[in-house]
Amino acid sequence: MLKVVLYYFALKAMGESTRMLLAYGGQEFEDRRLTEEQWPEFKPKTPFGQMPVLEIDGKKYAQSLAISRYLGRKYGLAGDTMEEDLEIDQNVDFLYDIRARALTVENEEDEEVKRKKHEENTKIHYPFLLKTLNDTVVKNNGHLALGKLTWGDFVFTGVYDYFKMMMRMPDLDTKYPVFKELNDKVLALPRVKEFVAKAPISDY
Ligand SMILES: N[C@@H](CCC(=O)N[C@@H](CS)C(=O)NCC(=O)O)C(=O)O
Repeated sequence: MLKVVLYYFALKAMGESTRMLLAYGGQEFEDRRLTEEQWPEFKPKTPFGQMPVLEIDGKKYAQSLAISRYLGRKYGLAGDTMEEDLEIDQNVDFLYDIRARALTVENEEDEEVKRKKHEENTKIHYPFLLKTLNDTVVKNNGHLALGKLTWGDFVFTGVYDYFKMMMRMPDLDTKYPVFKELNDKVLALPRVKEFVAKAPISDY
């Protein structure tokens, strides 16, 4: 059996898809949740100075999407053809475009500029991005891609609460009910459900 350790902060955000995929695959793993105080000492030991980091038999791997894609392939949650894989990647990358948009606000230090950027996102960018995401999920039978369960659904669910926080949209469930339905579908998978029930609680 592989010795697997996932290093991330005590958050769901970019680490939760990996945790849920490992649970789905029945892979035992050590779920190391580092504190802000522990991070500076660990940072230089990671491939790119960021987490999440997945360690497999002593070798460390970074980049949340690369890790989720790898686990998706491993556990039968990838496409059957290269074109199907392309479609999953395409839709997952679009999901991360929403994160990139929200980060323009998160990373802004000037409070007035921050307010303006959030206002612009809320008026112009989020409505387009979220409607497009909504239409994508509807077109895919309640999934992110291929009309069926893929690793992309795990990425979606992993970041869903984080997105609500970043976009300051606690009402996302009611505005776009298909998002909540997709989120709940992943959380209802028996091994995921079991893992989440035992995991430490974090809001996002
Ligand atoms: N592209 C990377 C981004 C990872 C990332 O932004 N990690 C943040 C936490 S969510 C981090 O490690 N921040 C601490 C730092 O950069 O020192 C991924 O998808 O894994």
